[in-house]
Amino acid sequence: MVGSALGDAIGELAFRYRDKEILCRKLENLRELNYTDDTAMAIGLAESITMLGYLDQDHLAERFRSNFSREPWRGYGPGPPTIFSMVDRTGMSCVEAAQTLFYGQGSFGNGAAMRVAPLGLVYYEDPELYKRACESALVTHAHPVGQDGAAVQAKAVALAVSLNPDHPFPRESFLNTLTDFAKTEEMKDKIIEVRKLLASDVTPSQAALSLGQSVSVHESLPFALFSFLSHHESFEDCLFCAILNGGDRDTLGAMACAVAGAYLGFEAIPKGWKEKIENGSYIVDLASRLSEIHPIR
Ligand code: R7I
Ligand code: MG
Repeated sequence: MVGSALGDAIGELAFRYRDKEILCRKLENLRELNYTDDTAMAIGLAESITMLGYLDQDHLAERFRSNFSREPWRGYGPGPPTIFSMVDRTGMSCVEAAQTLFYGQGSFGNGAAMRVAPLGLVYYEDPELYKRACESALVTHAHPVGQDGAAVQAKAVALAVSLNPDHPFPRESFLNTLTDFAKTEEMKDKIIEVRKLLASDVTPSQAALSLGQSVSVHESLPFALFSFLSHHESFEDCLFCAILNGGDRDTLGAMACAVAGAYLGFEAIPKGWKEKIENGSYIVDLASRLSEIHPIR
């Protein structure tokens, strides 16, 4: 949770400070690191799960809606605010409204994946993780690729949190598991491409160009995974790889650093950054409450 929030906040700063040295100087000087919609929605998901002890789609939708109405300025993509205003105007549910987006296809933006870490943390052993990730996605992202991206990111977090960082990192089985877990050709093909790029000697910027860095989930989650898999031993290096190669920097950071944080643990995240993340103690508190949940349904 903290890793993802930092990837989001520092990624957002990297739109303005694109040079690593200048960005690092800025990080030292700033008193607070402010997050965007990625973390606001991850917090909403964590709040909903911790309040009930399990995931409930209607409760989650209400939490997202009330958090958005309190802080509409967090930099949401166009989809969620459109859905929330349809709900306000017509009384339909978020799930129904989400299905009408993009001429009835639903969104394949990366919004359902960027926020899904809390689910992967709670349900990391659950054989129904895919279904639960889709339930959480459907509140705003109805397109099968939008749902699939959320499920793959949830699985990446689930795998990462169950691995021991003192043991050699099992890159092959990690990638195999994610390839098998994905259901759409779009996501499967991109995870296979991640494997090929890792085995070649391309630079991160070449990998980013090849995999994509847009706000679509199949054009951003693969490079976030590449950033983690090529820098799994260092939270900072993973973060800089994800956010310093263009594209949707805050969300690339949020997704890559959710996995890096889950794998490396809280202690591996630089202290100076952890101390500055906005609402840091609240995020830590939510994370520790998530860790106490033993899902019953
Ligand atoms: O996915 P979402 O919540 O936002 C993601 C990004 C993140 O970077 C956030 O931090 C925020 O900055 O925005 O928002 P959506 O509006 O659901 O999806 C994002 C964009 O993806 C859309 O505005 C579209 O441009 C594109 N997109 C699609 N385009 C065509 N057809 C998503 N789905 C479709 C589609 O089906
Ligand atoms: Mg954002």
